[in-house]
Amino acid sequence: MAQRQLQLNRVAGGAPVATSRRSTRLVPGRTALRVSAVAEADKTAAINKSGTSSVPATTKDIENKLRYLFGRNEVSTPNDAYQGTAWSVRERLIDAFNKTHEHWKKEDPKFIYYLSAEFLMGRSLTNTVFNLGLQGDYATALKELGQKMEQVAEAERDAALGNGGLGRLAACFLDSMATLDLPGWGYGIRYKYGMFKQALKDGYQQELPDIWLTSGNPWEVRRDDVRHMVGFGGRVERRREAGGREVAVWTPAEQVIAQAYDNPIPGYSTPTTSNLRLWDALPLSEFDLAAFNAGDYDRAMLARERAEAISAVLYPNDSTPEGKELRLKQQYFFVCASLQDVLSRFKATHGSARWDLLPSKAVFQLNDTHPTIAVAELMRLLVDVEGLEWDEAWGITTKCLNYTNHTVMPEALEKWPVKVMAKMLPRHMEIIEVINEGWTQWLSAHLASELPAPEERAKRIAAMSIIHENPWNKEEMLVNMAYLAVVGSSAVNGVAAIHSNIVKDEIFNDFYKIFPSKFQNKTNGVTPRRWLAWCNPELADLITQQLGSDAWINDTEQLTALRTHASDPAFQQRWAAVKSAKKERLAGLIKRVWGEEVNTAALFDIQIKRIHEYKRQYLNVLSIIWRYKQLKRMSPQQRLQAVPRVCVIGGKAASAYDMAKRIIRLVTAVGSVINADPDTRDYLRLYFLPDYNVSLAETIIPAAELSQHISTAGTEASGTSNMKFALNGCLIIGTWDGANIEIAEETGVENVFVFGVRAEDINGLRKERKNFKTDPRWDEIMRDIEGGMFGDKEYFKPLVDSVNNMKVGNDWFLLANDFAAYLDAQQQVDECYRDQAEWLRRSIMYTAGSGKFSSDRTIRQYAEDIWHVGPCRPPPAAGGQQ
Ligand code: 26W
Repeated sequence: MAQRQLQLNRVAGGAPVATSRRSTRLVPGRTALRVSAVAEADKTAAINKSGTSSVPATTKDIENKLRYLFGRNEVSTPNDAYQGTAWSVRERLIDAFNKTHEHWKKEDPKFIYYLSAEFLMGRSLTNTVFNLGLQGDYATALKELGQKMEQVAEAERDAALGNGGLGRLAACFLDSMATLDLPGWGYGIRYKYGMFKQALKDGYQQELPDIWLTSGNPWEVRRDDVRHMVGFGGRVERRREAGGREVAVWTPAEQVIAQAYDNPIPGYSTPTTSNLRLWDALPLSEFDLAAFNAGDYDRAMLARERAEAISAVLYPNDSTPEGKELRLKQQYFFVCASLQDVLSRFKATHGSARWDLLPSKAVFQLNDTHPTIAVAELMRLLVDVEGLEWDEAWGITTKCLNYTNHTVMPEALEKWPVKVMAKMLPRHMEIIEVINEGWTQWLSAHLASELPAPEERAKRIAAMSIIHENPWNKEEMLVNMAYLAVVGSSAVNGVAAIHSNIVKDEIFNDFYKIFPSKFQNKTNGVTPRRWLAWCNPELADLITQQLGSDAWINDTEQLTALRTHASDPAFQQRWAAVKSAKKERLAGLIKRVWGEEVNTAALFDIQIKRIHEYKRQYLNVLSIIWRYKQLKRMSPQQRLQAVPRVCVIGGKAASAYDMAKRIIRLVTAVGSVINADPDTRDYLRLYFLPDYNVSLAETIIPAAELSQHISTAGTEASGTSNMKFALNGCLIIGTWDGANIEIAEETGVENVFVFGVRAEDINGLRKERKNFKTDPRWDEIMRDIEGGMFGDKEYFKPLVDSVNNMKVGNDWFLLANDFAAYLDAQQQVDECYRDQAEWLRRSIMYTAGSGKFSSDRTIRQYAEDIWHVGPCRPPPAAGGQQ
């Protein structure tokens, strides 16, 4: 399909339909368009300048797109309707994008650049149509074409360019930056294959490639006018310039082209539409004809394959670095292209003699250590390419860069072998050595008073050195990317209060003691547009009606006003009705996947997140096995008193993470036994929902009543699904960890089912090996699994062994220790659920207390405390209501 080029001026062809950008006031209940889209749409469909409804033109436009882009003369399938609608909406999006960037070009504001190896965007149609306020037109137009917006939306593939929390946070941040009119772009990689698709084969995880681009991507614009060269390998020579200045000249052995793709990011209820620029790797010459003619076909294609491999696939690990060279190549590829892109735009406006101005015009956020090579790359561009003196360049670099840490897992902190870095990026390795030289010298001077004893000082300096020995193999030297990020940045932040304290007091304590002001906390947030207003319009509508306006969508603090209605029976009744409608929808999905009807009056208990031992899905399954065994022991009469539960677990395991895969198999094995058991299947079910992704989360979260966030305290940096669940009135059972703590503080700790050891007690317990609180119920379950109650006993043995107290270091994540307290908390859940008035009061209190967890609040704090960037709102669209 011919990709249509975006000229920065308006797009020709297909007369645009003048539609109004929506305002947030006046029409209560507009968010629920999806429910009563038809009735409402007509009323809210924009009236264009000539006073006639714009729906006919929109309908025409959808049909035209289908005809001229896809050669299809009628909208017969949801996918047709999706393609027609998407390519039609695309033009409105590009209009807004153009206006915004014309304005920003004129105003030349300070820009934020969010560098991230992952952007977990999910689907775009619904979010784009709603954020642009076009739902009236398109819902009505689609109705006229015999289509329902909801079905049409499901025809879109998720843009799954991320693993989990870190990637989705980046996506929520883009929505908030645009909605807050902040001049901010995301920069990342346009992976050809995103996060693998997960299937279940005989209950085991199977990974399938995510071929998401086959039918084109209406939400991106290929920018053939934006390409940068990226080099790898080769050698560095010293040359003396005319003025006698010695310069380093890097001659890469291999070069590829970074091709830009722009993905406009529409803000909500504002004219602002910002950008996510993703890079695709292309070969310099895509076909070596000479090699071909010499019959060496492989070599003819070699350059192309090597180049395309760089942006081919997302590494599916969300905690342990693969350590593969291609991973470093990916990181340098997008960082190099992005920095060249920013510097060339700066130079175009400010010339090449005012680099001192750069920090006042550009600020970069490093999304974890993955883009940290930016510290060395910015130095290379400023010193080697632009000719600045080292110290001036260093001043500019450290002012421009900021680093966010997302995990305390030691294995997740990237360290690249010096030899790998030196081979792939010889000049950068030199620069890192010079940075480290300067850093350790500065340290030595700075620590002289505190550590007069040279050996003491040497030990501390070695512990803080960016380049250090590999503790597991003394021959090997490593580049500690987290230390490079801390030394090379102005601000370092954690993503929840407890995590930021661990960052300061543990993983970077030595650095914190020297630069206390550098360390901040920025508690995560989620966009209330996608994660409430658009994925749960029924609840959003109820809230809007209760609050009298939908201004809460952009100002979630207004949700606190719901507290006064938390015990109002009428409001509770309507609240419950919305939840049960969503439960019906999830029950429909379980039926489609597992072919079984579930009892929608049961308590819907959900744990959805990446599978990881520290997130303790294993503990959840053990509690379900105990619940099952108790039900088995009950008489049929007694069972009638039990609180029925439908338990859902979902999440992907990194493809090389064996233990996580065994946990998935245990979930499916236990599920198939208890779901088939005639004694218990009316009171307890367990389903593993495969291929958990953004779109599945948008279906599950509104239907959830209890969500589980049961990581060992001190291991989950923040969590963000906990915030999405709370926003949708779903209660939490969880540990005192990550953002669970702040959610409890905001919604009322008495409303949260908290259990488990506290973070500060863990090290002690592990040391004294007192972390094994024995419990006869625990031992019984272990015997059941070992005994083959759920089959596959050999396959589950490592799981059982990993938590039994025979060996030191076992049960590292203290499942046995927290087991009894967890069962007690689950007991409290049952008790509470019996009292629906109390349960619904709490449910409303969760939503009411979720105001803080909007990513708008998070981004405002980053903008004020780290980026020092203000809003720059373009003028409203002509005839728009803005
Ligand atoms: C190098 C392999 C790798 C890939 C991704 C290591 C680590 C990561 C991410 C940092 C893992 C991640 O997604 N962390 C999650 O980030 C969320 C957003 O801040 C937090 O809410 C989660 O608690 C944290 O686990």
